[in-house]
Amino acid sequence: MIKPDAVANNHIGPILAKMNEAGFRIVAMKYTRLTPEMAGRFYEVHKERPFYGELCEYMSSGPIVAAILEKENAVADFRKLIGATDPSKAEPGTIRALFAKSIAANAVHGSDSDENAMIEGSFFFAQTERF
Ligand code: 3AN
Repeated sequence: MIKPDAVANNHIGPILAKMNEAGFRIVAMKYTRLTPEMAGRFYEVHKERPFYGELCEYMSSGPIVAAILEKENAVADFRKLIGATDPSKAEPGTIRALFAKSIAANAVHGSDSDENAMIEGSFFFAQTERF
């Protein structure tokens, strides 16, 4: 997902370019906005974390770009490409180092496992929307 901060700051294009340059193929893509209820469901695994309310409010504060990306070793390579959750700790050149504002508004979301990638892909896309 490209998060509301990155969308609002006109970073969709440069972020997609980074993904393409790193060898990811776009399987599905959508420009949409989460309701607070949808954000709550998407981030259900973080329900007990102290920042859950803030996270759901933030993720529903504006439009996002959702995508399914495909590549060998996609989960690990994508996490390398986006950098650490806290942009001040992200490696130079990573998407979060370049485009993120803060730990909450950190430009992009990436799935943390193949299993979650399947669940998160199904959250946004029907089979007929995947190519
Ligand atoms: P990542 O997105 O790098 O997998 P997670 O899974 O630890 O990071 O956190 C999920 C999301 O929750 C992050 N993308 C970030 O937006 C938000 N988040 C994580 N830690 C904090 C925090 N301390 N304060 C506010 N938001 C946070």
